[in-house]
Amino acid sequence: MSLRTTTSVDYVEDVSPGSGALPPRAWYASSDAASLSLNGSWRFRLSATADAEDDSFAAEGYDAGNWAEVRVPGHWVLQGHGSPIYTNHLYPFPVDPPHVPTENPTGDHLRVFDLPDEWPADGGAVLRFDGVESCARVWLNGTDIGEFKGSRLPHEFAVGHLLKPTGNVLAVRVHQWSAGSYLEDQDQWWLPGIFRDVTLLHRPAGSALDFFVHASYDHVSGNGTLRVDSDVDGRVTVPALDIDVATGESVTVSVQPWTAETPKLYDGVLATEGERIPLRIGFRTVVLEDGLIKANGKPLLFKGVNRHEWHPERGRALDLETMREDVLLMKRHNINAVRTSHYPPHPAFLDLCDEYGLWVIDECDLETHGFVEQAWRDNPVDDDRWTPALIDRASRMVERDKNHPSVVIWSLGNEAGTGRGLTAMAEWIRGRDGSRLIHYEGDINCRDTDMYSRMYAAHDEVEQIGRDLDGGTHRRRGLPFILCEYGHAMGNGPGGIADYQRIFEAYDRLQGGFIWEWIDHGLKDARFGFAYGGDFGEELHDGNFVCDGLIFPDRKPSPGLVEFKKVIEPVRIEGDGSDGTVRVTNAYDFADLSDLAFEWSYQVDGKTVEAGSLSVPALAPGESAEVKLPTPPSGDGRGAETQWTVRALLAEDTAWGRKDHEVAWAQLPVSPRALPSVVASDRPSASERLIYVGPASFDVRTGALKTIGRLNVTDLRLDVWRAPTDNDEGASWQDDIRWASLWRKYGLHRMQHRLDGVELSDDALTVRTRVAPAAWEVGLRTVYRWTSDGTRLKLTVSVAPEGDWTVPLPRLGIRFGLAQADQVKWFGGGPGEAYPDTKSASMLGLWHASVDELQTPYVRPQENGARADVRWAELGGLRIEGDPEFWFSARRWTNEQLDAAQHLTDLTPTDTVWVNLDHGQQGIGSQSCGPGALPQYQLRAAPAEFSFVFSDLRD
Ligand code: IPT
Repeated sequence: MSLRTTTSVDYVEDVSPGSGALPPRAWYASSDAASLSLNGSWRFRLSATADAEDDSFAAEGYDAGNWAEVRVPGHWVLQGHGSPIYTNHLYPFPVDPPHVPTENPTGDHLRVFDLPDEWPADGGAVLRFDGVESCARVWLNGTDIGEFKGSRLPHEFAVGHLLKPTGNVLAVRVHQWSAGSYLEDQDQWWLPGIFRDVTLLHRPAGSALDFFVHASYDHVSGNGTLRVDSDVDGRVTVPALDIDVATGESVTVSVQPWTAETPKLYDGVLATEGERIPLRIGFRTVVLEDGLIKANGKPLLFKGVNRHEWHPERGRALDLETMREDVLLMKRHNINAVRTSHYPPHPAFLDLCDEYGLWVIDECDLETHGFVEQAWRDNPVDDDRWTPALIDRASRMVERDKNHPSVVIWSLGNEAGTGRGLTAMAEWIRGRDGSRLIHYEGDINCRDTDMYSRMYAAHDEVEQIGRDLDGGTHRRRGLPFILCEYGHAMGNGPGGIADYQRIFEAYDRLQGGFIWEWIDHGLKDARFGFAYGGDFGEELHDGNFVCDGLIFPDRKPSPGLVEFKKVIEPVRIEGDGSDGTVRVTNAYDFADLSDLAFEWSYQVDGKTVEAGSLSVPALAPGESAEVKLPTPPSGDGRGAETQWTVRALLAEDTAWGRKDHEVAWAQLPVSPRALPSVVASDRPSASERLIYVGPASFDVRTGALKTIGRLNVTDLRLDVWRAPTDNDEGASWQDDIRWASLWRKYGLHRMQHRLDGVELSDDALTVRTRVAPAAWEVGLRTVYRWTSDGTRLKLTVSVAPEGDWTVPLPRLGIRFGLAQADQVKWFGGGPGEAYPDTKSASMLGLWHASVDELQTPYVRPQENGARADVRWAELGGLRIEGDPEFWFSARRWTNEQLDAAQHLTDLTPTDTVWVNLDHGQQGIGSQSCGPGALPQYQLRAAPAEFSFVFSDLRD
């Protein structure tokens, strides 16, 4: 066999999808044909350019003994060879399609393998690559078998004629950059490598090649119709349905349909002469009808997320357990849909979606976002030379994934502008699979799509669309609307998702949305905890914009996920608590409530005094019932705050959750609490250095609080600053209001506290101040009034804004330092953090946590950890009661230190615990890539008065 001595690398910059590969087909695992995984340790050599080395390494007998080793599936940049690069939409190379830089990291991969003893001698074999970024050339036993592009798509090669029983040499040359990179400009890390499985599949004579399972459901008759079209004739059996038919033949029987809520799969077999293939068949029909996306006759409401594949150590090389963890976490958080942003996922993920039940928008591996910087000039999707590559991508996705009942919509790609290539893709898809709908967000007139899709549209615009008051083409106006991305979950947030949900539920045309996004793409890194863009010295990068998920990189749920779970809960529990009934509504689209058990409990001052089960009928979707609550426990004493809590729990273990897993809940207040009252009976006194009010001492000159009982208190004063969240910062491209920069401009992080007077009267110490930033006329006249009944200390803060305040305040409250605080108990909202527009999941109760546990570890440190509606809190021996309720936070660093930190590792605990008691907090919104906090959640500077009552618990 002769190898070329000079290596041509022209294919790297060729717009064609490749050569030598087999036509795309369904992805399946045969039950009897042999297969051999070639995952594992491979020899590896990195070169700086595509042509630095010739192809002699592919020859049999080549000695790679001194090469490094890498794990396949994997990315070499995460295994010590080179570094990852993060850019959102900017290409990290000059835009001159289809050319790529000479500096083109190229990884030669080598693996020698034997066939297992039982590998059949007859038949053929196929070598399958499930994902390689971005371009690969493959040799088997010295023969060049082809090259390909299309990173997150499978490519197969017929190799039977090349195999030997032992000593097979598989050589794969992978180039980081190729013409294909222009089509893969998704907002994520650039991670070259063989990052999905490599498998050798035996293909017996008479084996199935490609097949298409058509399984529809007629909701009127309750019948399912099955037809399996197969390239190779065979029989299809489904024992549970008594089906035994030839391929190509239709059969109609009574079935239970598949839905995301009721994912009924029937096990079947496709048997050809050469092999048996297990089928998991879900009967369902998806149509566009009456301007709505309907499944099995009913309109859907997507409660979805955008999911990138991510693992903090392995990047996009995901193992099955990680994929399952994603699906289970989604199901446990009431999520019913996934958009596979922005490429087809590992095929096993779709098996899990079929099995556990999730509606899937399967998105093609296509994004050319960086062309926006040149007004989309030369965009490959509007250039016929690239169309074969686009159709190749569409067909590889559709052929691979067409047998999944969970996939209901094909998406052409993301952020690729507009052009003929997209139309060609849509036409190809419709010709091949008329049973699913087509999505593409960039198609604003819906020329090629079946739904009007947008990203990050603000609430009022979505509402206008719901009311059919948007403009657009005649075609678009007849189509349903989805938000393929909304609720940008970067850092603290997203805020305002409950408000979106209310709008979605109010208008039929609005069929829900998909939060951006599922997981933070932080990379585990000893230097930083989790690394983000710029941490690897990238020339161009987009910082922590890559950390914008509902779960942290280690898959721990963030408060945003807990909030989303509550907002989209499939059971609505409503009532006012005092009339003895509760209204329960089934908000599922398909399932009745028979899987759920309901419980009531009754709390007195946050403490559960009685609980029991509540009998709720197995309501059908959309139905409601008024359910009687028991007689409330009596004798709760005067002034106690009382409420019902009603919860819907899984009645039994299910595939995705344990018995008693909480699905939905609500609290119905009965009687309000009595506000703390302190009679100002103690007469303040003064010594040479100190003033005394009840249990407290103050500096005689400044009026500053020094002690409460035996507790030292440091630096108590008004505080308006918070470490800006990513949503406060806003996105760099937004030239409308971005609060954090305005706050900094107006100096809210450097407020000066001018002392105007320290006054003693018969019953109070009054300290008058003006809190204002240098250079500006705006200020807050702030009066601290201290009184006591002898044992307890009351502070009333009055704030009067002066000047022309054009910005909201980040927060309004007081802060102070306490020594030696660790455990915190509180009666208020919990257990997790909440802000004005992220507090749906904040449950009123008695909670406790350590100061460390109160922190939310956002990958880039920022304001976090506030607890809402706090009636009282205790920490470090101090009890604080609020009038009215307050926002509580405590941390081992100041807000200024939190603000300065770039990574979690920058936060070093001090001995002092800094406590913030806030009367108000600015809402969170979603402005890191969307609308800011709605007006009703903004903290406008306005006259305010609020009080706290302090006591030393050790006295
Ligand atoms: C949109 C992208 O589709 C997505 O990939 C991600 O970048 C997201 O924004 C922000 O995190 S693009 C857009 C708002 C211009």
